[in-house]
Amino acid sequence: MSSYSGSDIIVLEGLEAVRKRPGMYIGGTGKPGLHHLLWEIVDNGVDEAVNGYADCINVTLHKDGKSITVQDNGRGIPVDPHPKKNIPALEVILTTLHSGGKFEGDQYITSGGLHGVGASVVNALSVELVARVQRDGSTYEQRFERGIPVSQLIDLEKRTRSTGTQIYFAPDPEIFESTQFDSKRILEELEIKTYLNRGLRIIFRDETQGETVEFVHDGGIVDYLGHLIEENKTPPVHPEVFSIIQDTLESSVRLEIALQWTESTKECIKSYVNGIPTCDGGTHEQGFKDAVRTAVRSWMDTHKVIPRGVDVTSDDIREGLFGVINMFMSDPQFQGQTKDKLNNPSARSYVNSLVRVALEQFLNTHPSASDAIGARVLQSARARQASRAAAKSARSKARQKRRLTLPGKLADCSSMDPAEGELFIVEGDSAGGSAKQGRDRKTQAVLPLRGKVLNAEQATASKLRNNTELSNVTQALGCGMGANIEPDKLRYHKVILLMDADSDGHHIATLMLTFFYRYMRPLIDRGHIFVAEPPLYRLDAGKKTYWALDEAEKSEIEERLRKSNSRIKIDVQRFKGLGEMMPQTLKETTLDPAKRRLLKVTINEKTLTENTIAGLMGRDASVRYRFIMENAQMAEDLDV
Ligand code: 0RA
Repeated sequence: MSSYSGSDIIVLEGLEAVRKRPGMYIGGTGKPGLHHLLWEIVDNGVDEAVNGYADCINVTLHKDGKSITVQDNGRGIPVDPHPKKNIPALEVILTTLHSGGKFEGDQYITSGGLHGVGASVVNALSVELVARVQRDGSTYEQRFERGIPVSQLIDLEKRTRSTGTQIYFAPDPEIFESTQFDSKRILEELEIKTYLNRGLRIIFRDETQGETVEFVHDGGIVDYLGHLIEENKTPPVHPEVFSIIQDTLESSVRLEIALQWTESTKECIKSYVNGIPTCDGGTHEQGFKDAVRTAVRSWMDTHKVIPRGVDVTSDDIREGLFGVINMFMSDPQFQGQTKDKLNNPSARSYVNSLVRVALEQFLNTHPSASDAIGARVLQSARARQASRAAAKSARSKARQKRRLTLPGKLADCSSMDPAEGELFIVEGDSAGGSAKQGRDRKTQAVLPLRGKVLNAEQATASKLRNNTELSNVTQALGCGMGANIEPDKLRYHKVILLMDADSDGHHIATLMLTFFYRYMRPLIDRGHIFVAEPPLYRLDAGKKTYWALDEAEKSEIEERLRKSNSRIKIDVQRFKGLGEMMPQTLKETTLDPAKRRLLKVTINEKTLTENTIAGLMGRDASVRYRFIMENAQMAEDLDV
C-alpha cells in the first residue's frame, strides 16, 4: 500500500506507566488480562491479514504453558532507523506506548481498533520478548526484558524470500496473578478470529497437550452461524442462510451479516466491531433488529399471512433467530462499563437500510424460506398469546378458588397483594353496607360482624372455632390461628376494627382484641392490627365541616370557632352509630388513608400481663376497652 518510513511513527509515552498500572491497558492482571496480551499480538497479525498482506498466523503455546510464539506472514515490522532517534522502527514500536504505523487516522482499518499499538504494552508486561522479522530478504532479531532492549537489532544473516513477524513472549509473573495460559480459551478465541476474517488460516500448536489444530473458514461468518446453530442443537426452519457482505473501497465501513431462523425459542445474535465482541449490542445491533422486524413484517403483510386476532410483535419475529454481525469501521465509539456496546449513531441507520433492503429481497425471492419464516413467527406469536391466556385463566381460577373458601359476607378487595390490602371488620350490617359503598374496592375489604362474638378468655378452642363470627374473621385473614398460625399467609397487612364509639362497640372491639391477643398474637406483634377512629360528632359552621372524635374534641372545636367569631352558628350532629353515616362521609372520615385516623394496637408488656387480660375480661366492658386503648398507640399512617 504505502511507502512506509520510520518517520510515520508517532512517539508518545514511555512504558513505565504500563507496568505501574497494567489494569489501565489490559483491563486487569487476572486470566483475562493475561490472555489479552496474546490477543494484542495476534490482532497485529490479523490486521496484516485484514489489509491483505498476510493469510496465515501460527500460534504456539510452549510446553510450560507460560510463554507463546505468534508468527504471521505479513510485511514484517519495519526495521529501518527512526529519523529522530536513529534507532530501528521495530525498537520504537516495541518500546514506545501508542506507536505504530497504524496510528494515524483512517489509513488502516484495524482488527481491534487500537491494535498494532499494543505490542509495546505486551513487551512492558513480559519478562522476556524476542521479536524476529523477515523483511527485505533478511532476518532480524531483537530481545527485550520487561520492555527494555537487552540487545541491538541484529541481522541474523539468514537470507529469506518470505516476509513476516514472529514474536515470542513470556508474561511477567511479577505482574500477573498467574501466567498459566488456558488452551481451551485460546482455541475458541482463535477460531472466532478465523470466522470473522474469511480465509485467514490460524494454526494453533499446543505443546502442553502435544496437539495442533488448524482453523480456516472460507465461509466466514456464514460458517460461524452454522457452528452456533449446530452447537445449540436447534434445527433451522429454512435451509438457505441469508447473508450480505458490504465491502467497497469507497466506504470506510465494512459489514458482514448472516442470519437464519431456527426452532429454538431463544434469539442468538453475536455482534463484533473491528473483531471486538460487542456483547451488549449497540447501534449496529439495533439497526439490525429494526431491519429484521420491518422486512419480515412487510413480507407478512403483503402476503396476508397474519390471521385475524393474532398480533405479531418484534419479539415474535426474532424468536429462534440466529445472527452474526461483523462490522469494521474507522472510528468505533464504545460505551458502557465494560465498553461492550457500540455507540456510533450512524451505525444504526447504516446497518438498518442495508439489511432491510437485502432481507426484503431475500424474502421475495426465496418463497419456501419466507413461508417457513412466516410460519415460525406465527408459531411464536400464537404460543405467546396462548401462554398469556393460560396465565390469565390460572389467575382467575385462583381467584375463584379463593372466593369459595372465603366467608360469604366478606366483600373482598380486588388486589391480591397483602401488602396493600386492608380488611375492615365492621360492627353490624348497616355500617357494613356503608363501608362497602365507601371503600376503595381495589385495596379495601369489608367484613361485617352480626352475631355474638365469643369471649376468647372464657370459651374453649373448639367452641371458638364453631363461632360463626370468629371463624369468618379467621377465614378472611387466611393465616390460621392458635398453634397453627402462619402469619406470612395473612391476606391483609392492615386489619382494622371499625366499631361504634359506644359501649356495645367497645365491647365487641374488646372481644376481638382479646381473640387476636390469645389466638393471633403474632399479628399484633407484627403491627397488623389497628383500630379505626370514626367521628362521633359532625360540626357545620358556615361552609365548613369539622369532625370530632369525642366530647372533648367537640368542645375544643366549638371554642376555637367562637374565638374567631363569637356569633358563629354551629350546627352539631351526633352520630348514633356508624350505620347512620352516609357512605361518602364514612369514606372521608374513617376509610380514606389520606384523611382517617388509625390506632395501631401494640402490647405494653409492663402493664398488660397475662393476669390483667384475664382479670379484665371479668369486669365492665368500657373499662376494659379504655384500658386496651390506652395501650394502643397512634398509628403513623404511612399511606398518607
Ligand atoms: C508498522 C508498519 C507496518 C507494519 C507493521 C507495523 C506490522 C506490525 C506487526 C506486528 C505483528 N505483525 C506485524 N506486522 C506488521 C507497515 C510496514 C510496511 O509498510 O511495509
